[in-house]
Amino acid sequence: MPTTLIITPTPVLHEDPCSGNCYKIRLTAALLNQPLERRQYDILSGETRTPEFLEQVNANGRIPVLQIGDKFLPESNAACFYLADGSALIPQDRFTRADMLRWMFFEQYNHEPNVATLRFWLSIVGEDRLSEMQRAQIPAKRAAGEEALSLMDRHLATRDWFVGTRASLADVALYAYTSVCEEGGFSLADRPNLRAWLSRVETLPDFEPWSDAQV
Ligand SMILES: N[C@@H](CCC(=O)N[C@@H](CS)C(=O)NCC(=O)O)C(=O)O
Repeated sequence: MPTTLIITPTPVLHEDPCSGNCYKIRLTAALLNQPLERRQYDILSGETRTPEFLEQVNANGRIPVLQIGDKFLPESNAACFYLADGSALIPQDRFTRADMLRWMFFEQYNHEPNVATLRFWLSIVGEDRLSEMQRAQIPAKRAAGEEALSLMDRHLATRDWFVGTRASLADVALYAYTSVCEEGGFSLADRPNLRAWLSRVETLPDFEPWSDAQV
């Protein structure tokens, strides 16, 4: 993977390792051989909701946040874009670059709020600890997550990567939570194109798996 110039000082990733939104940024950095410092928070115990965090890191009370010097950049896909700007992970062709953004918006609107949220509720928080309101949302999130995964599988029937002819940030953004969708009760058994694409992403040079994506 051709790389951009290494960013200095080393960016700091404010993160919780259980979060796929954070993993996306670690994976982008790994593919670019960009070192990152990591500062960890426990979202379950409210560490991103303290007055200090809200004032100094992200007024929106969430990780990931990429810190570059004294500037703070929340939103995972914005942080991936910052790291990859000028690299082969962002297509040069104008339409393909916009199409990459299309899939990154799809990831945030159709995929992550359903596939990632069900994983978080069912595998991390635990079904018995969900509120009534959360429990009531499960069927709708299940249906919308299934729809997003099926759409992705159909899209990949005739192509190796989400846009263009090589891996881009669209693949990185969609890889994270798709790779653990079974933890949210989704199945890839009938989605062979998605399974093949996950394996393709995993063979990219410098690919780092979720568990030890440390650069
Ligand atoms: N759209 C944001 C989503 C950020 C987000 O929802 N972060 C979650 C973890 S994945 C979080 O910090 N939750 C803790 C909380 O809301 O208190 C992104 O892509 O970065």
